[in-house]
Amino acid sequence: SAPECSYTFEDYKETADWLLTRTDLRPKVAIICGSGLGGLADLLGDKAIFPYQDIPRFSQSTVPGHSGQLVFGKIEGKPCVCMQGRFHFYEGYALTKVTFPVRVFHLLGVKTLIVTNAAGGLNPDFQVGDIMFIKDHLNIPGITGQNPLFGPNEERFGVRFPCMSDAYDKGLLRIANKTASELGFSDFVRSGVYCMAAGPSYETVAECRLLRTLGGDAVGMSTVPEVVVARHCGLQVFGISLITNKVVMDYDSQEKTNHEEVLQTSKMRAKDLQSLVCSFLGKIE
Ligand code: 6GU
Repeated sequence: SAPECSYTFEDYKETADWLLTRTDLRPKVAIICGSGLGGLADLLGDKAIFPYQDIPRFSQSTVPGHSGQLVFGKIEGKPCVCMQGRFHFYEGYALTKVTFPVRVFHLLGVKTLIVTNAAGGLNPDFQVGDIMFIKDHLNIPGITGQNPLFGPNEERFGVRFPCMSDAYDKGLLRIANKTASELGFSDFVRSGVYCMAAGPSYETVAECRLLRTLGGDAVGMSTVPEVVVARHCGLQVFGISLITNKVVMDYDSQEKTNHEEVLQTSKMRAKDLQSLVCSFLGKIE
C-alpha cells in the first residue's frame, strides 16, 4: 500500500531557510547522485557538508552505495548542491519524502536539476558501461497511481496538471552531446527513454520484454519522481543513466542481475561520468 506523508509549503521553506543560514553558497544547480555515483560530490571545492540526519525533515539513505549527505560546494567555479545518496520509493518512503529535497532546492534558488542513476539496459544495442542521456521517461508507478503530485496541489510550487512532454531540456541535451564528443566519449554515450519500475525486485523476463515493447531503453528504480516534482516547480532537468548491466531478456540466459554488479560497473565509469558532468557544468548558463 502507498505510504502517505504530506508537507506544507512552510515545511519546505523551513528546511530551505535552515540550510541558507548555514552556508553562504547560493547554488543555481543541484545534482542528485545515483548508486555508486556519489564520487561526484568529492569534486566540489569549498565544501559545506550536511548529513541528512541533521537536516530538518530529510529522510535517511538506507542502501549501500548511497552515503547520505547534502554537499554544497563549487564545481568549475559554479556553486552547486549535491545529494550524495538519494531516497527511493522501495525503501518505504512516500514519494513526497523521496522528492522533498527537490522543492527545497527550488526554494534555495536552484534553477537546474541534474539527476544520475544506475540502470539496466533494455535496448539490445546498449553495452554495460554505456552512458545514456535521458530524453524521456516512462513513469510506470505514476501511470498506476503513484505520482508524487497526488493529492491537493500547492499552487506556490506549480500548476495542477503540469506538462511532462518537455521534461528533459533539449538545450541541456545539446550541450551534453557536445561535451561528450569533445571528451571523446561518443562511442559509449547514447540517449534514450528511462523507465521507472518501483522495485526493489528486479524485473522478470516477461516484464523486461514488456518495458522494451513500451519503448524503454533503460530501467531503474528512481529519478522519475524527482523529475516530475522538478518540472512542476519549473526547474530545468538533465538526466544521465549509467548502464550498469543488461537486463535478462530471454529464458535461456544464465545471467542474474545483482546490486554488486551494479556498483562494480558504476565504479568503472564513475570517473568518466564525473568529467562529463564537470565539463557540462562549465558550459551551462
Ligand atoms: Cl535490471 N532493473 C532495475 N529496476 N533497476 C536497475 C537495474 C535493473 N539495473 C540497475 N538498476
